Amino acid sequence: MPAPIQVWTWPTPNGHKVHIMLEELGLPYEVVPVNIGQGEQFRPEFLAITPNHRIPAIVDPDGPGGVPLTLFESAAILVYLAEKTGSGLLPKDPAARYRCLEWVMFQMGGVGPMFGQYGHFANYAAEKIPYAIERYGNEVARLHRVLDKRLADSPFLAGADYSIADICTFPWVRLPERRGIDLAHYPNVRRWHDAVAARPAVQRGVEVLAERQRKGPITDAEREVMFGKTQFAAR
Ligand SMILES: N[C@@H](CCC(=O)N[C@@H](CS)C(=O)NCC(=O)O)C(=O)O
Repeated sequence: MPAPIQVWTWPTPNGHKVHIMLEELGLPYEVVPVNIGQGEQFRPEFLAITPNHRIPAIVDPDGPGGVPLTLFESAAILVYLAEKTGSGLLPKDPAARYRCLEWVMFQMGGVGPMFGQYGHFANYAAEKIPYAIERYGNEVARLHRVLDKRLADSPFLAGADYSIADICTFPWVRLPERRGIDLAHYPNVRRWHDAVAARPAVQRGVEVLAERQRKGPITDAEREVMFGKTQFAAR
C-alpha cells in the first residue's frame, strides 16, 4: 500500500479538483483541512509548502525518485498525479495531450479567475459595484458559451474521453445558480455536467470536507482574513 498523499485543502472548487482526481485514481490520501476563512492558509507549516498561501497543495512522500515532493497549483497537481500513475486522464498521444492541456489552461487562465471574480463581487464584497458584477457576469456567460460550443462537437473537453480537463472545470461549473447561470441556455454544458456529476469518484470528491462548508453568508471576520489586511500583510 503506497503512503498516503497529504492534501492541504478546503471544500472549494480548486480543492475539489484534487479530491476528485485522487478519487478517480483510487490513491490513498490524507486530508489536512486549511480553513481559509479563519486564516489557516497563513500558518508557517502551510507557507512551507506553498508561498502563495492558497489551497490546494499536496505532499507526496513518494515523489519522483522516491523523494518527497510538495506541489501547489491545482492543475500542476492534476498533471503530476496523472503522470505519476500513468493514467489516461492525461492522454499519452501527443496531439490528444496538447488538446487536453489547452482546456486545462483555459480553465486555469479563464474559467477559474473570471468565475472567482464574479463570485467575489456578486456574493462576497460588502459593497456591491454594478460595473464589476456586470463585467464578470458577462465573462462568466461568455466562457459558458465557449464551453458549450466545444461540447457541441466533443463529448468531453479534451475529446472523446473524460480527462483532467473535465476534472478541473467541473467544480467551477457545478452549482451554476451561484453564478447566475441557467444551464438550460447551455444544453451541451448541461449534458456534459450531468455525465461528469454521475461519476461515483466525482460524487465522493465533492463531498470531501462538506461538513466544514460555511452554511450562511460570509462574515466580516472572514472578509477581513481573505480580502483585508490579513491577506495582504507582507510575509
Ligand atoms: N490557481 C490556484 C488558485 C487557488 C485558490 O485561489 N485557492 C483559494 C480557494 S479556491 C484559496 O486558497 N483562497 C485563500 C485566500 O484567498 O486567502 C489553483 O488553481 O490552485
